[in-house]
Amino acid sequence: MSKKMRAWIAAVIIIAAAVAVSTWATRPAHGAQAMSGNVIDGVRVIHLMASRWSFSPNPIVVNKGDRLKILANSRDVTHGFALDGYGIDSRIPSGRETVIEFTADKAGTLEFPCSVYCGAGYGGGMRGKLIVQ
Ligand SMILES: [Cu+2]
Repeated sequence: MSKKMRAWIAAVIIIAAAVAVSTWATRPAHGAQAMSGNVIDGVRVIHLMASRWSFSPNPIVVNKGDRLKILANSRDVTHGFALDGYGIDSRIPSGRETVIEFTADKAGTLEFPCSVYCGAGYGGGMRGKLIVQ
């Protein structure tokens, strides 16, 4: 084998190893979930759909410190979005987008119950989860 050939093989091995390491290093941490929404101009924009008797997406997963803009819509009747600890309680009427903005500055998992009576399934727990990681 020529010197040149050996150098080429070494280069290919080094590049393959670098790719493998960077792939491994950037993998999601064990148990981490995909982030919700898309970051636009530094704000994580999340489209939230409320309907009897659930929210979608659920859970909402964000990074601690993310500025959030939740664009909430209802598929049927008026629902609500209440988030303890952030002082948020917004109504989500159908036919009109409700904008909910806050900074997710507390790590952990919070529930956001529907805060408007919206029918028989309401008492069964129409609630979503916000995971701040
Ligand atoms: Cu509801």
